[in-house]
Amino acid sequence: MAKQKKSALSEQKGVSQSEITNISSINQIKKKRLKKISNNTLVSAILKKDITALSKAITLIESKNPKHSNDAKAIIKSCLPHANKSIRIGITGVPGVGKSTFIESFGMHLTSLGKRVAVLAIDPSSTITKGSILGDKTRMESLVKDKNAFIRPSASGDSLGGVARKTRETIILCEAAGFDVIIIETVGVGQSETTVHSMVDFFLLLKLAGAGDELQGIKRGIIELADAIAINKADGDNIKRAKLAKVDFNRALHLYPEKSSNWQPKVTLCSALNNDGVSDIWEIVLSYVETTSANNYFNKKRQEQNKFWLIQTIEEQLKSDFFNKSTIKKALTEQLELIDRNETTPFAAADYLLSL
Ligand SMILES: Nc1nc2c(ncn2[C@@H]2O[C@H](COP(=O)(O)OP(=O)(O)OP(=O)(O)O)[C@@H](O)[C@H]2O)c(=O)[nH]1
Ligand SMILES: [Mg+2]
Repeated sequence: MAKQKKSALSEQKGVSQSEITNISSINQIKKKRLKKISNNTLVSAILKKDITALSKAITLIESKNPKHSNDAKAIIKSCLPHANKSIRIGITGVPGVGKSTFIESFGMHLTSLGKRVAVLAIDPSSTITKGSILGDKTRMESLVKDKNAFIRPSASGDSLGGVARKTRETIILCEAAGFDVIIIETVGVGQSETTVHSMVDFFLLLKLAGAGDELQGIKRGIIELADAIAINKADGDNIKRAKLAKVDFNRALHLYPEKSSNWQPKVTLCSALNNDGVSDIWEIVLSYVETTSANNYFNKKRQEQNKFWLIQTIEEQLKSDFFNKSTIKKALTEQLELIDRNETTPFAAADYLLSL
């Protein structure tokens, strides 16, 4: 018979848990946690600028639970009449250009002017890793503590479209909560810039002097989207190069046809780290708002964006409904195999799948 192994750790006889916890108070706490805050309560708290209520409502928007999304829809609907009043600014630039540092300086400048600022983010990497740019908060140390600022890391999701929709809805809630400026940050990769561009009034591109970054931007057409280009890190030894880059960008911008906004995009230098030139960028934003409000482009653009998002949302929904059907999943696998064996064409396969 095998010798039974004895643990090296000596075992004690089980000790029953002592009754130091008060069962009735535990139950009370549980009940309180379960008690659902009504949608109306949340909405009226949001309208009173209650940040906790705002965060709760955003969590409902981000939830995958269908019950939550019904609540979210109701809350958004009630908030809508109180939305639309902020200036929405999109900020993009390659990793390391200084977006977070800039938003910290810019945000602090705005709160010093008595503005309330919300910072949201669209982070395409979070759609893959399900992470968020929470870590960025460390670069926004003062802004995080400012009671007039609200920083919300990006929602995660399965697609950029899904994340974008959640951000669009979050903008409405932030506006209802009385934020004057909404900043939406995205890292300059993939389709995220065009997505952010389609939800903001003003699009700011952060750039670095040298490092071939200028050319890359020109090639990718992001410059065409920009209402202002700020060459960041224009400090120390970098100032001379930054000034040269400014000339280059100005020249590049003049190659593009005039925008229907009648706005000539501006190029400016800044040092987010030293808080230099940051207030000038706010002046540029104000001047943009003045010009485009006067010629009604500002409102027209928002209306166009709403129409764009209507179509976009339908497309997203139709696509996900289609691909999530179990019959389609099965038939798609079969059709893909037929394509592999050259026994059908992609078009015949698509016709067949769409007819199911
Ligand atoms: N010299 C100098 N350094 C800066 C400036 N702005 C940011 N930096 C530095 O550049 C580095 C990157 O800055 P971040 O603000 O994290 O850049 P980011 O664009 O948010 O980067 P990702 O979040 O990775 O996309 C940090 O070490 C900053 O301290 C600036 O104006 N001048
Ligand atoms: Mg960052």
